[in-house]
Amino acid sequence: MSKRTVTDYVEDVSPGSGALPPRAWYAASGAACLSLNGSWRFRLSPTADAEDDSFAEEGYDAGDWARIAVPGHWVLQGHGAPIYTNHLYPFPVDPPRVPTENPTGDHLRVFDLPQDWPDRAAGGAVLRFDGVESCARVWLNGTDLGEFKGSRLPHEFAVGHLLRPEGNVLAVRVHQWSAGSYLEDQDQWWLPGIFRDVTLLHRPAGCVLDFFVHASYDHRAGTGTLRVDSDVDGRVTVSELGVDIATGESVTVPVEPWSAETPRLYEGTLATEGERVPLRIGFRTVELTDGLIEVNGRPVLFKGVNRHEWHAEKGRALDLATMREDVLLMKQHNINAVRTSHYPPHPAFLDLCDTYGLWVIDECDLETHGFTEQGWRDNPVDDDRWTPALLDRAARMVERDKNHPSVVVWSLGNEAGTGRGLTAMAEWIKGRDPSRPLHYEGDLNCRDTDVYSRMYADHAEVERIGRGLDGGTLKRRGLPFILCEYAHAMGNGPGGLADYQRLFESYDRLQGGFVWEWIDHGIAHPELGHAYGGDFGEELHDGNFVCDGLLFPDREPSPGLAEFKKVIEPVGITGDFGDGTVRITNKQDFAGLSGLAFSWSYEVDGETVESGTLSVPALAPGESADVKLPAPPAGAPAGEALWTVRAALAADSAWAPKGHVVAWGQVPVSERPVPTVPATARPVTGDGVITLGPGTFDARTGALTAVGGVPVSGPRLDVWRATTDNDDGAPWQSDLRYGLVWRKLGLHRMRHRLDGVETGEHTLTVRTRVAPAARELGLSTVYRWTSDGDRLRLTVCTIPEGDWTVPLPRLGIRFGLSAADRVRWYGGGPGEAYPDTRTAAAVGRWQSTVDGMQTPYVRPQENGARIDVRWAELGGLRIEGDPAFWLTARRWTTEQLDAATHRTGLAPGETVWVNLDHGQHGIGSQSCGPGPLPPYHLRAEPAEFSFVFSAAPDAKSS
Ligand code: IPT
Repeated sequence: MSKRTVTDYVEDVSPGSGALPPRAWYAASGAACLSLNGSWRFRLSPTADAEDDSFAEEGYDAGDWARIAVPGHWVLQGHGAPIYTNHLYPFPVDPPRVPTENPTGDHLRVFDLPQDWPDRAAGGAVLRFDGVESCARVWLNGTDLGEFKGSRLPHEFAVGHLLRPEGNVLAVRVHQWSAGSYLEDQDQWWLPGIFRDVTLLHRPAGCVLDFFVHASYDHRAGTGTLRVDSDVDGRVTVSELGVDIATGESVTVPVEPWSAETPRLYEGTLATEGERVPLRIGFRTVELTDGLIEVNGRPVLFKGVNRHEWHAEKGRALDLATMREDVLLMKQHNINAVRTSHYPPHPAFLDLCDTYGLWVIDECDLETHGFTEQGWRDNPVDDDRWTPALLDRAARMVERDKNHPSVVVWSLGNEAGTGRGLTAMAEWIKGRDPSRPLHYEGDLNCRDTDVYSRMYADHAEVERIGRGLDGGTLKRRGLPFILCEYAHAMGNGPGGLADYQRLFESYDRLQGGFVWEWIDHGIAHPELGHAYGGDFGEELHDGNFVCDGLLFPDREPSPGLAEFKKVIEPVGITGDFGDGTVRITNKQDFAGLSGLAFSWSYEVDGETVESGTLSVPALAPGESADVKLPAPPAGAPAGEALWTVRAALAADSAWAPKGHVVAWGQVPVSERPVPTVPATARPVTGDGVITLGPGTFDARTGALTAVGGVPVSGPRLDVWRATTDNDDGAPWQSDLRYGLVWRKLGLHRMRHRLDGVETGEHTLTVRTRVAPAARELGLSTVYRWTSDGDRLRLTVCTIPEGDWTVPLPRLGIRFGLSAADRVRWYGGGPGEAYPDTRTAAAVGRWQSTVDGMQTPYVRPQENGARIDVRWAELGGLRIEGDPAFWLTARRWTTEQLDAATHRTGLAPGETVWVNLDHGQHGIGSQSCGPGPLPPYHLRAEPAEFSFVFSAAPDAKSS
């Protein structure tokens, strides 16, 4: 072996050399295989050529090298640091050149073959890499096998002739930056390393090479047609179907089709002379019919998420258990589709999608978004020199994943502009696999695609598209529409999901969408909890834009996921006051309701009075029925009454146990009686205090200081919330970014001027004006206190003054309690809710703790409000609302919440701060999409609202 250090390949636009052609992936056949995952020797050097390649030679002593876990990223194992950028390349844009500073990780592993490894006469072997970022050169026993790029794609090398029973030396040099990096500008952390499995596979003589399972379904005849094309002739058997055919031959038999709702798989075998490969066959046909994507003859509605591979400690090195957890969580939250943004996932993930049932848009490992900074000039996808690399990527995806029934759409990639290279990919894919439609969002005219796809279009535009009034090319006008990204789930939100879903369900052309995105890419960090962009000293970064998922980085579901689950539930359960019926709608595309058990409960003031089962007629997909509810239980107490109807799994399923609730609805019966407090007590002034019933006030300021024995720091008007990522908005949004406008107006530093403290016969009135410095606008605010001797009623009356052109963040009162832990309330719950994220809030009795009411957004911001609270008890106080209110309680002030950059920066103080809000501004998803729709704006207008305070009945226990 020569000592020269060749690194030209790093900056070469070619996909690489030496690898075998791509082929279908399968978990395992009977052939021997050896996982090379585990602890490897590792050496990091600062440039591609700092070290020569002698480490690949036999006998090299790497005894003083570090150890590293493979699969893994070295930057997450103490060598160097991760970098987060959204679309900016973290290096000068001069394709295909990359920086001289190019962290390069040499990986070394010495292995023996297992005792029973077949000898050389019995066949060959391949060495497979399932994913290496971004460019690798490979040697086995001193022989240079070649090099490759395409980080999230498999690469195999023939190595049978090089293997020895013992002491095989596998050397892999991985460069962080390469020409391939220009094609991998996805919005995520840059994480170099061998991050997926490394496997040695025996390839017996006469083994299966590549094969393509074609399993279609004829919904008219109820039959499936199976044909397996194979590079090596053999036989295909499916014993359950009595099928035994030659490869290349087709057979048509009655079958049950595969769908995401009914993921029926048939086990089969492809047997060649040397190998038996297990097949997992799902019969289904995807077609574009009358401008709609139909599967098995029925249009489908995607209730999807964009899934990046993410684990807070391991980055993109995901184990099978984590992948399964993702799939189970998706199924448990009514999600039926995944876009594998923005690269093919670990191949085992697709097996899970086949098994549990998820529609998959499989997306190629391609994004060149950073070229937008130069008006897309020199974009690799429009430069023929790069086309071989693009075609290589397309082929590696399609060949690897083509046998998965779950994969129903191919996607060329994400945010790569337009160009001849993309067209070449599209043509190749359509030629190789005409059975699946093709997706690419960046192609506005849909020249190469079969679906009109957009990201973050607002509701009004989506509705126009639904009505077919959006114009566009003739081709586009005839295509179905999806939102490949919408509802940006960054921080508190996304708002407006229910409004999108209503549109999807109203217009056939709208075939649903994919929320951006599944999980926050926070990195576990000893001091910060979860780190985001900038926390590793990056010179260029995009902050917490990388934390925009429905799951927190530790996979805890966020309120956004609870909301999404409710909005996309497979059964509609609705009803109105009065007629004693509930409308049940089967919102699925394929399945009936037989797997579900329906139940009702009759609740008064949040307490269940009686419950029972509800019999619901069989409903085909799309059908509805009005189902009669029982007569309200005799002798039910007076109060606010409602029915709650639930649909739960009737038996254990593969993804959730019996009893798991998939859908619910509430039907009101009678309205809540509002609290009345006759104003009979008289205010008494003396010794610097005024008392009124149980209330004690500062006589000079009129501020409440105690209710009964419970000290409080004076409640007063509050309009500020720690702005959410969606309040602050993204710079490219055309809508006003209210978070910035509010701050500019000074709404975060309102001053309270005292205009008078007046006692009347039965009232204490405190007049104030609440306004920020430097502005003429303000809120004239009057607090009016009355009491019946036991309870204290506060009525707040506020009138905007001046030129209010913006909504308020919130409108309510804030006060401090010296101690509070347990919180009980009757109202919306169990989780947080805001005006446009409130669908999942069920009216009932809930309890939590002050700590439990916090939602752990990675970047602290307004959170945790409980909606429609009729009454709440905390810290020894009982608070009733007229009307119902929003409740938040936290151990820090809004100002502290606003200032913190990470959760670890929030230190619990002595006081529990409670907000009782009459209104909250909507949430929207302006961190990357539209702001809240106008009905969810909290307009500055005259308002009056009341709270009744008294000692909680069980004050001692709280
Ligand atoms: C869109 C990207 O496709 C996605 O990868 C992610 O960056 C998302 O935005 C925001 O989190 S691109 C959009 C900014 C036009």
